[in-house]
Formats: sequence, structure tokens, C-alpha cells
Amino acid sequence: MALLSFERRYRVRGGTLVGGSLFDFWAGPFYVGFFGVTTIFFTIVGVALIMWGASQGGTWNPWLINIQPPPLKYGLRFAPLMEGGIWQLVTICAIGAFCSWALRQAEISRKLGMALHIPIAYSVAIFAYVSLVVIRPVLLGAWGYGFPYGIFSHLDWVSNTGYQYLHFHYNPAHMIAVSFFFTTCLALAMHGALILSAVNPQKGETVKGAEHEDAFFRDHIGYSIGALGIHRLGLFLALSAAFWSAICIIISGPFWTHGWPEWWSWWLRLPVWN
Ligand code: UQ1
Repeated sequence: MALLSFERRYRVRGGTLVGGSLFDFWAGPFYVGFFGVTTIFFTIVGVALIMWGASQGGTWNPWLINIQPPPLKYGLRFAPLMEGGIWQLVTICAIGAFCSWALRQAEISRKLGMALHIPIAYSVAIFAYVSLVVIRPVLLGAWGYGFPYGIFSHLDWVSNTGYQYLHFHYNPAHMIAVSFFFTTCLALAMHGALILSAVNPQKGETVKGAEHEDAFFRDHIGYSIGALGIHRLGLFLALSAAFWSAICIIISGPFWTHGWPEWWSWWLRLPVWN
């Protein structure tokens, strides 16, 4: 069956959160919905604002285009458009588009009678972005602490912000985040390799199933987490990576103002060393 006629079986009405049946239709393969409309709206306005900002910035070199947040003196007020106001509007559009996207995922999940794992997972990525451009700037008292929208400029921001704390890799939450990123890679590499080795055999070999997959890891390390378990573990590892990334930058400044290496002096002060 052609993909589109097969999909028709899943084109069920209802499940919308907003708008009732008003936007409950598809455009080609894409579900529209109220939040499809708001996603498109925020994306078009946001991209147009970035283009406008770029046109005022003296370069169209894509590496160098830079939409800066307001100077710190504006605090948490609205800044003039050419002094960070565009950055503020772009940030509103970005959050509007990201949240619309998550809510569209939720509507599609509800339509299909599925649980909300996907929108919840995507929301953790939104949280990581919002922690950089809203939560930390609000805690520090100025939008100017947000990162600039530009390829090189945001790299410079990360480097400068890191060096303000002398050695960002000593940030314990950063350590946890990096460990989760690496472990996510390990888990996905093992899972991808295991599935391909079992279900994509050479010519003449048979496809293997769950018993082979379990047996491999029991032979190898004495333990198999199971077909459902590996996906629970994978989701947990990936969400933890994004979550601790958000935590590691939120605490830098609002809750710890010294260098991160100094944070570890509690370890040196433990009475057991006396
Ligand atoms: C695993 O045990 C398992 O169950 C059979 C999978 O499912 C298909 C996997 O993908 C992987 C990678 C493992 C091994 C993982 C651990 C944590 C023992």
C-alpha cells in the first residue's frame, strides 16, 4: 500500500488541545492543528527578525551574523530594537515556536492514543534553551546574560562564560551532564550495533530475534537489560544529559560566583584528612 493511503487509517479526528476541529486537518503528509499554525507563525516572524537584524549588522557572512542581547544596563526591561530589542523579540518567537512544536507533538500523541513521552522529552530540550536565555538572565537580573544568536558569536559567549568560572569542567553539574552525554553515545552505539547485528543479516543468514539479543549480552556481561529496558535507559540517559546541562549553567552565577575549581575545596576541608 502507498504510504499516504496507509496513513489514512491513522488520520483520526479529535485529540486537539485548542481550536476544536477548526485546524484538525492535514496539509499533504503533515498534521496542521492550532499549534502547527502557531509554529509556522513564530518561525516566520522569528526568521524575519533575524534577517532584519542581520541587515543592520554590516555582514551577510553566515558565520559572522550576530544578533546580540541588550547591554546589561537595560536589566530586565525591553531594550530599543537596535540595542538588543530584536534579540528579545527573536527569543519570544523561538520559545513560542518550540512550545508550539511540543504542543503539536502532544496533540498528535493524543490523536493516536499514545503516551506523551515525545513531547515530554522535547520539553527537556526546550528547558535547556530557556535556562540559557530566560532563567539564568532573570536570576542574574539582566537579559544581557543571554547568549547571542550567531554561529561564531555564540561560541565566543560559551568560551567567555566558561572562563569567568576559571575552569568550567570543574562544575560538578557539568561533569554529570558530560558523563550522561558519553553514556548516551555508548548506549545508542550498543543498541544500534545489537539491532543491526541481529535483524540485518548477511545474505543466506536468518534474522535473529530477542532471544539472540538477550543471549549475547548474558554471555558477554552476564546481564541483559531487555528490549523495553534499553529504550527506558536510553530515554533516561538522554534526558539526564539535557537536564544536567541546564542545571550546570543555571547554577553558574546565580548560585556560585567563584571559579569552579574552588567549589571542590569542601573536599580538601573534609576532617578525615587531619
Ligand atoms: C540489552 O541488554 C538489550 O536487551 C536485549 C538491548 O535490546 C535490544 C540492547 O539494545 C542493549 C544495548 C542491551 C545491553 C545493555 C545493557 C545496559 C546491559
